[in-house]
Amino acid sequence: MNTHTKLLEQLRTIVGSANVLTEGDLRAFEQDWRKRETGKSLAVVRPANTPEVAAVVKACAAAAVSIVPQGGNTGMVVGSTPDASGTQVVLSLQRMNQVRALDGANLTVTVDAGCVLQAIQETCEKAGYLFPLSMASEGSCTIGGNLGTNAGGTQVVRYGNTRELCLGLEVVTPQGEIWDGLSGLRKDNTGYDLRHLMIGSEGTLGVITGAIMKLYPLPAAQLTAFAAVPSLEAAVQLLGLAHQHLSAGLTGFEVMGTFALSLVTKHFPQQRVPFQEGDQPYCVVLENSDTESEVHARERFERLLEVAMEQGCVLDAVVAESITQARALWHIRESIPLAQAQEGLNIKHDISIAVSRIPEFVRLTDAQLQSAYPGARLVNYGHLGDGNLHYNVQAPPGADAEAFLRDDEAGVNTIVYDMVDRFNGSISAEHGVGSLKREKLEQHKSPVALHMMRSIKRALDPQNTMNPGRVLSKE
Ligand code: FAD
Ligand code: 2HG
Ligand code: ZN
Repeated sequence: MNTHTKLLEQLRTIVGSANVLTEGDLRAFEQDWRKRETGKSLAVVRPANTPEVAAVVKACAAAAVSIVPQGGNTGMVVGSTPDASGTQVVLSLQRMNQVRALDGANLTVTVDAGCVLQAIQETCEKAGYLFPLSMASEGSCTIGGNLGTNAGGTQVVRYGNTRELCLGLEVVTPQGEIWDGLSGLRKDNTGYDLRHLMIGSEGTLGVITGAIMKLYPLPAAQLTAFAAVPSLEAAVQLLGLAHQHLSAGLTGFEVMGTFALSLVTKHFPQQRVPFQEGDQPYCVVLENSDTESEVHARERFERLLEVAMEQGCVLDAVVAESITQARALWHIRESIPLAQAQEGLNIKHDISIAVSRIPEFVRLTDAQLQSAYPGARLVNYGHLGDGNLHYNVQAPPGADAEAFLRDDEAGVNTIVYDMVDRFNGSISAEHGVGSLKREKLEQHKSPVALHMMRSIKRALDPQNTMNPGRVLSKE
């Protein structure tokens, strides 16, 4: 019996035959969300609990078969799908989806890694607590994937990235050992912080099987406004005013270019974008969460918008009158990636720059791209409150998107990432590196940083069986 056949038998014994998928349509596990790559796995394995994950990892390590941890497979950088070799095991955490415990006094929730983000939010809300991590993929992405990528989302301006929300992890190491780090302590200075090493490691250092996450009290009121602004400079000015007027109440601040908004109304014509017909180049969606009352929240919000209009950084604004209206305004913003996907294959840049320098960055980069690739459509939007832009590029109208990517992606990326370097920014703010940005990482990270990263990888995964070729190249 060959090694792979023997391994498959062992895996069937560990998780049950029904949870070792080798046949049929496995695209949901083998193709990435952006449809950039389709791989072929040896099997998709779906364990039910942590000991099963450990046994699967041990069996794969003994057979020298590599593992690709997978949550909701919503990642943007081709990190959770297998390569084309047919020799990798996709380890799907989707069956591990229980909220294990909620501790109100400690303000923590303990969850299985395969819990869908929205399910965690809903469970916590029912118990009277806020779990603030939020993003458009929350109906499918898992907390394990959020931790694996150190995901950001739309509430980072107030609550931080996934990293800031995590108090502890349970991890299966590349050798199949279980590390229980679920203490839930807010203070623990006992040596290297392994939790922070695992967070953002994109499945290359181990499999996260459980996590203990921070909770917050539910706000008394949450109000959303949608504002038209005359420029990106004005959007940055509005952000400054929002920090001043709302302080910790500012829980969301997203910017959207007019072209990005026009893609939403083109592909989802039922959505209504306020002010879309105007001549403003950008709109902003902002959120104010208040611990006191809705009246207090509205007063502060209206005062902020009044001052912003007096100063000329807001042309027009609406404040949602109901939760339904607020959801509709957020839905516009959250639909942009879906509208872009409908428009066709595109080039994504998930970059961060100091907030104050974003207008200058965009002006210079827009000009260079437009002169090098006339007609290329710039889809610019994102988490301005965090200095994180999704500075994306869609093929010229009517052009073959596949050909545009094949012929021009490298050149477009060079222009954008060289400019990011000039501005001392990051080529991956929140999506991670995966395999799509691996070469770029190697070009843009210092040799000292790369050496330390490779040393950590070699020390923890000497056999290189944990998501090899992601983040760092196979050595
Ligand atoms: P997957 O895609 O399955 O995996 C992502 C990476 O994590 C892979 O490298 C994988 O190997 C690793 N991984 C998964 N589970 C584990 C585990 N248990 N242990 C170890 N490693 C693991 N991202 C943002 O940051 N902010 C956004 O606002 C945002 N919005 C999005 C909107 C849309 C419409 C879509 C499609 C995606 C969006 N994303 C966003 C990207 C994506 O949703 C996030 O990266 C998310 O964290 C991925 O979670 P997942 O469960 O789908 O992980
Ligand atoms: C978002 O903020 C996501 O909507 C996706 O991070 C960004 O598709 C993108 O470029
Ligand atoms: Zn984003």
